[in-house]
Amino acid sequence: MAGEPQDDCLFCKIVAGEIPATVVRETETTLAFRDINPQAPTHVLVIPKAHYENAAALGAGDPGLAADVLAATQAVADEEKLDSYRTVFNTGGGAGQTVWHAHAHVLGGRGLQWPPG
Ligand code: D5M
Repeated sequence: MAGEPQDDCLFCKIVAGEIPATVVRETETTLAFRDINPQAPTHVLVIPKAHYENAAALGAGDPGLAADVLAATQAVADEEKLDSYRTVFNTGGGAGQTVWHAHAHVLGGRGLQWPPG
């Protein structure tokens, strides 16, 4: 069922405290933690605590929660003192999604090229 924790989901396990993560911010509905394989000096993942497989499913299933995630990305950027930063939702394997629990990458602390690879 949409939003319910999934037994086989890595990020649901982080939400449940079953797998450790370096948490930088937590709200009632969201969690932000450092990416295990950082691509920039700041690389934080912001996730909804509820399970949605990607940003599209999150936006369709719970728009208010999607807004919470976006607000959390800005709060992380503020806390990390990022003037410029990039928020990325990889959606689908062809776009590089490897974890099937919606997450925003917040990347900053260095110059970022456009277009991305
Ligand atoms: O992004 C998935 C991201 O999740 C990728 O950048 C690595 C990161 N990752 C994977 N396992 C962990 C743990 N255990 N802690 C923190 N970060 C993790 P995607 O857009 O799906 O490719």
